[in-house]
Amino acid sequence: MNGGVWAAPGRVNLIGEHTDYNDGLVMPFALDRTVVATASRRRDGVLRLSSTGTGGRYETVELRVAELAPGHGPRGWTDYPAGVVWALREAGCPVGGADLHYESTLPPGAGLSSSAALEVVTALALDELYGLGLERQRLAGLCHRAENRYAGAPTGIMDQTASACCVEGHALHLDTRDLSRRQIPLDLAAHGLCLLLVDTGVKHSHATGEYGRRRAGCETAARTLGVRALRDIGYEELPEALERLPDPGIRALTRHVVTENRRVERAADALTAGDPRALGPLLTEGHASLRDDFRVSCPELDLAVETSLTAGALGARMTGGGFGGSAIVLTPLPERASVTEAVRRAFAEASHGEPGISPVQPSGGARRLS
Ligand code: GAF
Repeated sequence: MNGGVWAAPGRVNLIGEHTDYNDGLVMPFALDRTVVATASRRRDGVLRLSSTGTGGRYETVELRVAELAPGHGPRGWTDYPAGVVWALREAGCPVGGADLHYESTLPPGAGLSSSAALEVVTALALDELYGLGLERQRLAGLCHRAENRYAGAPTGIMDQTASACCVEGHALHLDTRDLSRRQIPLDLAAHGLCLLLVDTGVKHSHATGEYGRRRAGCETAARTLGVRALRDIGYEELPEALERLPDPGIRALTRHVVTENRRVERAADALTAGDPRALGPLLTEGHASLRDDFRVSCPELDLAVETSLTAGALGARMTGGGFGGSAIVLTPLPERASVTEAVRRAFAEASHGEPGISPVQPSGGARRLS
């Protein structure tokens, strides 16, 4: 095949935050906002990457496929697609040159995994252009390798798997240890509910130190406790595990991961039992844990959560890695307008920038458009 157009979505993580690099449980769903790639093969070994960037500015970068290596070349958004080509070739996939032009409806730095969408759309396009026949989870795994090794962001596997494997109308229950997946129907409107996404406008990046420090802290905890990963500490074992951790910061990280895994299980049970209202308190507890124990929230996220709850939401929490980005709010449909208005007003009164607030639906994973 010589060319085509592909799309890969960003994700909202319903629950299960900072658990994926601890071999834990996550439950994201795909957004209807995507990165679209128009791609074709080239015979000259050149990778030509272009995008219409912010302000409509056209950016283009040309790289030689054979020379791609982590730590070389320009640093920036092109690391993600270039890293995918590097990871595919390193895994023995016969990938050569390509022209790839990207357009995106996903805001970068909003905690909606625009980088994973960029990686997955690149991998899917190259998979079809070069007839690689990659299975979706394998494709996600190679994108994850590109992000860790080439782009230098020490993230987990959740975002790439969500972009590659989500199914419309469902949340994806993913066990990041054995990579088993379960699609759980998520029809909030049928229960008179809606999920609002609040983009605080505060930009974040996972290639910077704070995310890596949290990850290193979790690894220290696992080593001290003599387990492979914090996933191995069950909820009932938590009090005893905490007693064996002398450092209060490491104790708090551990408490978050262990309780968050349990919240994912309880959320999956609630949805499977047809009781999505029961998600509300789990979301709010998860936010408190991310704010107080994992310490990855920020004033704008806390304000969005607290204001929505006061205005009648059933539950709310930050979503994604934190340090900015977006929150999700579960609200009864009749309360949607008043919750939206309350959050806008609170942001204006606190002199924060205007938040982007919109309802979100579970949408389809990466696909070919034409
Ligand atoms: C970011 C990372 F990319 C994910 O792997 C995950 O760790 C998330 O933060 C936090 O749950 O999106």
